[in-house]
Amino acid sequence: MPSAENGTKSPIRVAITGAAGNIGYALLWRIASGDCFGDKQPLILQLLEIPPGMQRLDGVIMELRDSAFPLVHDIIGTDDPEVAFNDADAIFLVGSRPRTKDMDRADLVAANGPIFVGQGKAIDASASPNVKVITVGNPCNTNALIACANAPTIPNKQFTAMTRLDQNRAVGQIAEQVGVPASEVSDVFIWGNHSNTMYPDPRFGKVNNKPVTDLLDSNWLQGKFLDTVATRGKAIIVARGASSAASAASAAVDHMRDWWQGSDGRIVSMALPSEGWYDVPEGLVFSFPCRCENGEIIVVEDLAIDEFAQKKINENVQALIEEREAVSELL
Ligand code: NAX
Repeated sequence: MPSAENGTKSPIRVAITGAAGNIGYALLWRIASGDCFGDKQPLILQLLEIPPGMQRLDGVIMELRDSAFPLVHDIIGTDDPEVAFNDADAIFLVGSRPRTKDMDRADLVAANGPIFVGQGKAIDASASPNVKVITVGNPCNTNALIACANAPTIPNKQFTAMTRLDQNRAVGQIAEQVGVPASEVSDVFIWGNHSNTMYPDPRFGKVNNKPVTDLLDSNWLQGKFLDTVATRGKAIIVARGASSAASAASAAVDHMRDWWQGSDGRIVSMALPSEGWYDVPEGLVFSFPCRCENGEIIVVEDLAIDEFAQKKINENVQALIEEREAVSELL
């Protein structure tokens, strides 16, 4: 972590794509206030938009300056990925084309894949060699795979995709069902793809050190709980008339904060290129149970897998293999 000799930290460079979008608008204020990298860590914000978004980005930058955040040393707005990623220590890949009513998942993969080819190349050309990348733009697992494949000089394990929103949704459901604050629920995590095949795994979860499986009925855990978490994004669109934005930004902060500052022994969900863990094919960007220490992500490798979990893991492997095949010419 960059640090000046007089004990005060030197600024880190944090790049955010799609910075004038809905998630960007919520994310920037959380990062700028110190929630992600710590309240002593100065920041240079490097914000990327496409040309039609540059006017909105100008407005966002005006508001950021008007917030007079003590940690923010500079703000750069650009439509050039190499400028945005220049020497970046952390990158949030948020910008992409959102799914519209007429698009299925295959259309979304096809529409967004090329964006992540260009951004992967730009990361390779200009980011810090130690950069930590989180991909939020959907389909985020496969977009992370594409960016990673196009950045051959950056180690694979520095590319991740976000399943923390799904984890937080799962934690929220369990907390509500038991009747406790979310802070009392731990070690609930997500396997697989950020899509409705994902598996929110409650088997190792605890509420104040009591197993979740002792507190809640297994029919609820394998039925309504699973469906509610998997379809929550759609339910929010129906209720709010817009997709999740503040909760997505909050989850992105949680993901990067734990990676940067450590997860304090807790198990958290992160999608990253598989090294064959739990027999998930090498290279697939798959969400695993992880712990973070000293800036590294460590997959928790010794958890028992029962028949139901294996079935869900297999479904996710299959879905991600199909997505990978659909973008094979971009890898
Ligand atoms: P918005 O449409 O509000 O914002 C996206 C922004 O990205 C726009 O300002 C657009 O101009 C910009 N953009 C598009 N292409 C770009 C490119 N090539 N380079 C830089 N900027 C670009 O969408 P928003 O609600 O912010 O959502 C952003 C992405 O997050 C979407 O792909 C969405 O599907 C995804 N989500 C992912 C979640 C997750 O858990 N992984 C949950 C929330 C969200 O659905």
